[in-house]
Amino acid sequence: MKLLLLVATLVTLGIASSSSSEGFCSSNSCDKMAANSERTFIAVKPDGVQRGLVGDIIARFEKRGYKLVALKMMTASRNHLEVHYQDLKEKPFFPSLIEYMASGPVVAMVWQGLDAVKQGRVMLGATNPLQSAPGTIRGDYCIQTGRNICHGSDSVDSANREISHWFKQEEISDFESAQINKWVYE
Ligand code: DAT
Ligand code: MG
Repeated sequence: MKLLLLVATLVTLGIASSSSSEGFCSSNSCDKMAANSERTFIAVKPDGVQRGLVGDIIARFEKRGYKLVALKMMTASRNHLEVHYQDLKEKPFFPSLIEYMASGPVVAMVWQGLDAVKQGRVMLGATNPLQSAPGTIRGDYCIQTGRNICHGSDSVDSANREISHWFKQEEISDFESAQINKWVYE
């Protein structure tokens, strides 16, 4: 009887029925945790690095409440960039895009949080900086499409592909941020 009571209590609390690999949570809080764990790939391009804009771009994502879970500076090979931009290989600007992206170090990052992919794109602005609103990264810091200083994934699927293309699993820090959990999300 006591055992039955205990099981009933656990089920009511959503503990015994939890199937989360993250630990115990009710299905509602598991859904929230999953939504808050969306990841996007953001990179400061060679012109953004040369122009000293890395700190500002990082600060914008940090201040918004997104969590930085991976970061590295690297000069990407042409082959690496051709795979990254594989969907654009038929475009006339593809060779100059690869040359520009391979011309110096980029700062590659993974940012995590609610709606990270779509919001990352909104924060970047339009592909053509002349059409980017003031207040966006491209709208504030650049003028031409071919020097638009930063990259952001355009869908959750491309984010997943790009993150695994640029980072090994062990380079991503799946850490718990007490401040973000407590003060960014209700
Ligand atoms: P985004 O970077 O906004 O996702 P995209 O994926 O269409 O844009 O293109 C990738 C990059 O290629 C873009 O950031 C800059 C360059 N690019 C796109 N369209 C271009 C064009 N018409 N002329 C020159 N470069 C272009
Ligand atoms: Mg794109």
